[in-house]
Amino acid sequence: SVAALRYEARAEAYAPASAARALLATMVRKRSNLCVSVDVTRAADLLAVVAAVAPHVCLVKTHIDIVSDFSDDLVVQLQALAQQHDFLIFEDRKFADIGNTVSLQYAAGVHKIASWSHITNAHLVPGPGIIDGLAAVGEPLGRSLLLLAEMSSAGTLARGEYSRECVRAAYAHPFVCGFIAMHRVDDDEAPPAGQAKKDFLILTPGVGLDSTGDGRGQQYRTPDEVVRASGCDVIIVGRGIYGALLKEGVARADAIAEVTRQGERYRDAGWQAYEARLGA
Ligand code: 5BU
Repeated sequence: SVAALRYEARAEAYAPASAARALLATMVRKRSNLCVSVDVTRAADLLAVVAAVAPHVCLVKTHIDIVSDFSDDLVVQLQALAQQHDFLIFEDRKFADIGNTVSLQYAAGVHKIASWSHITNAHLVPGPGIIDGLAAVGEPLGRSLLLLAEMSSAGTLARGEYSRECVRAAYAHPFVCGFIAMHRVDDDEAPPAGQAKKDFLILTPGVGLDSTGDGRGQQYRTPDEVVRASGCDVIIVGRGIYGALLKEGVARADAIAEVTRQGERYRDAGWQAYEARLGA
């Protein structure tokens, strides 16, 4: 399993100009396998959270369609922060349509996701044409795609044979650099005949140190369970980091300071779990 290898040893498995390789290099440089998920609805809050945790993260995950006051300037400012603080951007778009439609959704519309998001993701429900549609837009730009092989939510239908089908599709399409999954799904499926085992990145949401769920189906595990015990590569943390900003009666400066503290805490926990995995 690639879980036994250091991140730096795995970078060469990816095309030199690909987002996946850039992500691994960033993780090594910053000693961080932490992706912050910033699910706030105001542009100013999004930028404030990102600025507060930027030194501690390798990746910033957005749901750009929840930002009520979205403008092109938000993207310009997010990109400036990415440059300044050395992180990549992952729009968690979860594409799920036919190839032709996802090409348009990825390239155009209000958000023009492909123009600024290094990594995005897709469901395999429509079949492999979705990968071709996204690759037509993203591959020339050096973008990378994750398939949603598993989800963190209770009762998810993405499991078993469906998850293994995602691994098979990933072997067939070099634009796919890995998976959203809860464990090393790529170890569950042998490579296609005549092909060597490939390196895939596993990015994992549903990570929290202080709670086990959100009452709406989300299920949390600790960084240690996710990275050391399950062999995943990147922890994705949302409310565990920016939660203070949602609390009534907390002064904004105090909330932002708490966001920084939590970012540091999850970065340390994620990296410790990775080192424990290597040492095992
Ligand atoms: P949280 O605040 O740490 O619970 O946020 C988790 C984020 O990850 C949120 O943006 C979800 O949309 C996203 N997510 C998830 O929670 N579970 C999944 O299986 C996938 C994405 Br895919």
